[in-house]
Amino acid sequence: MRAAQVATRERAALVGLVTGTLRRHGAERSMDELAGLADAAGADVVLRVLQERPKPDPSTFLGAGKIKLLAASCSEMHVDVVVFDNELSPAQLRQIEEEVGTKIVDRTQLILDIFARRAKTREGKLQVELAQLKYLLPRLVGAGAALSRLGGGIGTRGPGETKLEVDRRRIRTRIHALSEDIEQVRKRRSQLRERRHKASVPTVALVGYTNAGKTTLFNVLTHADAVASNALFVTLDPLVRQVRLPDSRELLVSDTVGFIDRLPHALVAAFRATLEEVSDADLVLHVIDAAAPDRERRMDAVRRVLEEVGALDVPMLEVYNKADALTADERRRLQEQDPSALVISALAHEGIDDLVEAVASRLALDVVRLTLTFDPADGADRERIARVYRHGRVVVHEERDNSIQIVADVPRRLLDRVTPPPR
Ligand SMILES: Nc1nc2c(ncn2[C@@H]2O[C@H](COP(=O)(O)OP(=O)(O)OP(=O)(O)O)[C@@H](O)[C@H]2O)c(=O)[nH]1
Ligand SMILES: [Mg+2]
Repeated sequence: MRAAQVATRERAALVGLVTGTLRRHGAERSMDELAGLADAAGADVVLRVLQERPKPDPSTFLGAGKIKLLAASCSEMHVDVVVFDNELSPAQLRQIEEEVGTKIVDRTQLILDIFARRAKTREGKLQVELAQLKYLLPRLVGAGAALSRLGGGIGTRGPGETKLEVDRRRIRTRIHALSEDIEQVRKRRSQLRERRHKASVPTVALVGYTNAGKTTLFNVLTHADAVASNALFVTLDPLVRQVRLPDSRELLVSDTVGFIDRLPHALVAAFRATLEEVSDADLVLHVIDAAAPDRERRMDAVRRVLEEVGALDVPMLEVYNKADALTADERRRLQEQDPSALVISALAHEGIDDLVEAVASRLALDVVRLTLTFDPADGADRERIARVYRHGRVVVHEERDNSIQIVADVPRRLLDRVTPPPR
């Protein structure tokens, strides 16, 4: 039986640490976020435990006394699963499971579980399974109880129990096969992008922390109706749609998976095919939940993922969304902090025209004025003339006896598509 068929929600306990670097309110925020993740994975939080410790205990994460208390509270509160706000080592996981006597899941596994629930397309499913198996592999050594989790719920979704019980070699084989399938997907995506480049349509990628409002903005920009919801990681698979700018040029906008603080590395690596949509874009719109109390931390987390996928050198505009949820004071402070900030509300359709203007000029900024001479008898030249008209702004068009001279503003990235090769 597949775990996903279990309809009842699990009862979860959350465990976090207040360490030297992560102070109390930081830890509370992190626990709130963990509660959101638990909810997205189908669990109700019935208990929260925060311990102050300079660093985790190497074998049980929490101190020995705290672990005993945790075990007692868990049985009293009928807890089904204990979620740790950190990644646990395989040894810690086993030790804690033994001492507490319930299923133990760490933050990474929880996020993987949500991704497994949300993955709809073949590409998404492949990527999630790869990430799960990579997470699982080092945890297989000598693991007994941890692997035969037949109860269902968090940590058992995805590859499924039968696959969880196969040996490491079969998992390696599966990882290999998945990697090859994903490589095929990646090639196909890259071919599609290449075709778009050939057609010279610029692409704009929406990125941002999960729940920032990317899909809502995507829908507003593209007049589409993709699913937006107040839950974490609703979007997994990239969506690409066409948008017409006021100057009648076209561009493609893509919406994709959201980021989160400490996004498991295995996931980022597995989602490379998806995330290449971002690193290959002409412009990245970083959608920010302006009303989030820990806005800066989230922005940093997004920048770190962008760095990891090699997208830091793509031109970027920061878009402060959810302006409707700000007080007049907060709004003023934001404008003062960054006078050029784009402040919008995707929900209330505020500031969208300004945003589109900014995108258009950002994409147009990078134009070069060219004077081109073409031979009207040459087929390839006639095609180039058509491309200049399609993608540039023609300032002068002069027909002479056997040549055509055109002065036009052309986006720099398309220069090689419109200029004749040296004769
Ligand atoms: N108040 C307010 N809420 C907004 C705004 N834009 C989006 N939201 C809400 O924020 C929540 C998340 O929106 P989504 O568009 O699904 O966010 P996302 O960034 O695509 O999230 P994931 O795909 O889950 O990573 C939804 O409940 C939206 O209604 C806004 O401008 N103002
Ligand atoms: Mg979304």
